Amino acid sequence: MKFVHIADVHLDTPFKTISDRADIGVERRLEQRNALKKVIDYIKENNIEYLFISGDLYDQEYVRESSIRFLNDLFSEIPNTKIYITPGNHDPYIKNSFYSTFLWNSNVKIFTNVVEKVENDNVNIYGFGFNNFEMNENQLKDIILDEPEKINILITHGDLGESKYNHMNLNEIKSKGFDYVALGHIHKRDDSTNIVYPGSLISLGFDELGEHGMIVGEITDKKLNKKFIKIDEREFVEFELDVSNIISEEELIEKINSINEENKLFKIILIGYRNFPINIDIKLINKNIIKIKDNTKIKIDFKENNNTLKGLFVKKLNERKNNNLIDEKTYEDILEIAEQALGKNK
Ligand SMILES: [Mn+2]
Repeated sequence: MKFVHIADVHLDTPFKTISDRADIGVERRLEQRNALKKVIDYIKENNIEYLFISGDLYDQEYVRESSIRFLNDLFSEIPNTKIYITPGNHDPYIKNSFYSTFLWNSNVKIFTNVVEKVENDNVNIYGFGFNNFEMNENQLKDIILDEPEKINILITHGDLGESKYNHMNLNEIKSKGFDYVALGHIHKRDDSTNIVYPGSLISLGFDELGEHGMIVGEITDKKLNKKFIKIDEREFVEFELDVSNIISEEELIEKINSINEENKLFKIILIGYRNFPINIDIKLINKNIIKIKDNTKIKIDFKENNNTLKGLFVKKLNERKNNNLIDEKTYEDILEIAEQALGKNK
């Protein structure tokens, strides 16, 4: 049997915090839809019999019916593929969720928090998911594979570490004897064994670096063969830029804009000692640079001196800082403005 396993699509998530740009949300949501289309195209082209979706398919808080229709239309394009969905903590099976109110295509099976076994010819599929935004108990311990000679699959969403999100014990899962365990929840891929987190289908931000996509597997004579296929055409990358030798805003903008690799979305982290106040207008920056973080420090070459204006100023300022009347950040900001106003080395 052949299968595709995806998780953590988070359809309709707002992507609000990943960028300084206002339009990135819509752009990334278009890419989410594209990613789903690619998964369905792969299934069509390769006659895949099963699609496992291990939770957080959409964000309950934001998802619109139009997006559910879009999903369901895609599902109806692969009528010969059996689709199994286990709700996660972001798309729990609650009373008014689309899982319970929407009329899904007949090839779609949505699990609840009660463990269910679905029997196919030579494959038994066990699944359960969330019925609320947290889940502290599950019925994993009650699962016994009653037909161990068949291919046995578990699909669910949850944590292998201690948490409020369907905590499961890895050794307990291992002891059951499943041929494949399709998990979701952790957005970083872990496909080192047959207990697999595929990771989020597309990256949701700069805490999800690297490639994202789906797991494609085949089980023949109880032997598993699987591989990762990249689906997300973009990759989130963090890049540190030392500004210590950059002497003007124009030069800094040129440097930032020279970091320009197609299909990558950059967060530029400015480091080192700045020679001027940094306040870059994002409109002047290339489109694939979506966030700029300023971690630079100022050069403080001010010395206390009773004979110069600058020296007296610094003396007063240091007194205020030492008496905790101003914090470190304010101190640096004031010094930087003073340096602009009073000039360097005076
Ligand atoms: Mn998730």
